[in-house]
Amino acid sequence: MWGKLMITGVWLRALLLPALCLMGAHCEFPQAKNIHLLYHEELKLVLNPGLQEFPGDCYDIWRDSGGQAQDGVYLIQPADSLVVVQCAMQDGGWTVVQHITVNSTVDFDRTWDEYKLGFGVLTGDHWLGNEYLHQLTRRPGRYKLGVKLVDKDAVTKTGEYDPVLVEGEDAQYRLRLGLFQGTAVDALTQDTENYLHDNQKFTTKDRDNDNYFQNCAKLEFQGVPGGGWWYDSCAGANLNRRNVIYWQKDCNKEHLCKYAWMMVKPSAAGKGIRPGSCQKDEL
Ligand SMILES: [Ca+2]
Repeated sequence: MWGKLMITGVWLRALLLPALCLMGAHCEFPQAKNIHLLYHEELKLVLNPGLQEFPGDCYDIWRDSGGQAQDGVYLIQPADSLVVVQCAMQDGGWTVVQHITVNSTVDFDRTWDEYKLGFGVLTGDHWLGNEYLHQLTRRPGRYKLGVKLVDKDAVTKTGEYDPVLVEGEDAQYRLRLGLFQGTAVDALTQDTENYLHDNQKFTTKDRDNDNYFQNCAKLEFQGVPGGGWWYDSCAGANLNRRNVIYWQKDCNKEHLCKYAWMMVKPSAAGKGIRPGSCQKDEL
């Protein structure tokens, strides 16, 4: 009963506060670290402003709403600071960490600091930020990474890596992935293209951590650089190349994909992985 009342209260607030903001009333809006991912006129889109305590991720919101929460922009607090994120609620409370549309107007050829703190627009194409990917995936329990690809004929393929951990900046945001399942090919831990993305550090045009004699983020295809990614030497998958979304045989220059998303949510069960605490064969 109390639970139901609380949920109702939370959702009344979530509905009323944006409405009051729209009407020009005083609108309590805490400053999120990555508020630059929303245009000023989009601040009213935040569905849960003015709370005393914020959820740790989109999954918390989805669970506390009994699965009723709608897709949209929410404030979360995965670590010390507030972050605005896009939540994909219909698939069970995923926190979106990347979205790209082929030939996006958002430039993905960005610096280390831009990939660290995020760029683009939350309501469209964006990179949430490696620092927030790190904060989310290091939360208690363990997290999984979801990938969703939509090709030019609107055929959707999905995949999940469970668990996922993006290590901290001191480890160059190294990517650690567990077992894959899904309808897409496993393009991050299978080396069918002779490139492995699991266990790689992040590389941007101004910070070369890859295994190639040049900087993979600077290599161009039809005049467009690759953008930041967990390159090997260089890529069997790269969702940040603006003109060709690349995922081995699922998405490439012959088989064009139109959209991609990367998302994280808590894994169903099991203990987490931590930097330095695991061998690859335990993942
Ligand atoms: Ca290099």
